[in-house]
Amino acid sequence: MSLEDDIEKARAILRGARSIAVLTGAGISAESGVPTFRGAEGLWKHFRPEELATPYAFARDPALVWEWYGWRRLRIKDARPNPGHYALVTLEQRCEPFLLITQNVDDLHKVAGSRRMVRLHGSLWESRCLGCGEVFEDRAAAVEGVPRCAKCQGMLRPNVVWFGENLDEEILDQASNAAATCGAFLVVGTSGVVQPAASLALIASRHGARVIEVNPDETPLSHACDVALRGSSGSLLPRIVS
Ligand code: BV8
Ligand code: ZN
Repeated sequence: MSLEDDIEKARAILRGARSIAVLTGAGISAESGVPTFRGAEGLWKHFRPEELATPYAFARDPALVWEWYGWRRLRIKDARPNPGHYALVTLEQRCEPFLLITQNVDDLHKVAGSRRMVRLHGSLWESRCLGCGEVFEDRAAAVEGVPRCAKCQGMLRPNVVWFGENLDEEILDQASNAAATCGAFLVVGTSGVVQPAASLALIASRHGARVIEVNPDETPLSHACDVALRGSSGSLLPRIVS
């Protein structure tokens, strides 16, 4: 099958689907200049994300973990959505029921205009108070030390889901339900390594959804896909949505 044939097959699946769910990972933001987790840029000062994005790392050295999040905010503060993000907004406007399920914490889907969306892993641009639980929009980049809550002076943490932490029950139920009931499931820019996000594609496939993967590389989810579009989401998504 040529790429053109695969695109046509993906288009037909989306056109014929009674409902659509989409799972995105860091790859959809790569063309916006946001480093992916497992790509070459996933490293910071020889640390791997799995070593710093944990409650244990934060308990041991909160200032170091905040330094990493501050560096990441600085690194992506000028990033803008790319045509892949906007293609998913178009798809959402055309389809009902529709749910975008993102693993990303860069908020680029929200900036692009996605509304029927759940964020499995939280947001890099929000902080949560360990004292009073308040969640703040927080654009501070290059963070010094450990930021304190304006309301109660408690310690703030990034409002993201760390490795070893449970996802929000309600959000995961909403995502699992969409995966189990959709007619077409689009998996974009994820290495399919992180759980329970990656399993959503298998839930969809087991419930009879047609699964489309958009990724330059093969992933552990590729075997469950009806069609795998090997290329970048910034160029492929606008072509399958048009
Ligand atoms: C949980 C927020 C229950 C933080 C993130 C052993 C011990 C302990 C835990 C586990 C274990 N084994 C499994 C687990 C569970 C663990 C897990 O999955 N670990 C992995 C590493 C094996 N999961 C958890 O802990 C989850 N919680 O399970 O709770 C529990 C409780 C206690 C103990 C056990 C279980 C919580 C997971 C959430 C982690 N938080 N982010 C932060 O950002 O700081 S996950 C992080 O990885 C990001 O959110 C990211 O989105 C996500 C997934 O990565 P990808 O998005 O796939 O990105 P990646 O770089 O990997 O791949 C990019 C892809 O894009 C590639 O395929 C590439 O080819 C492609 N690409 C590149 N360019 C393009 C492109 N595609 C299209 N176009 C392009 N241009
Ligand atoms: Zn507080």
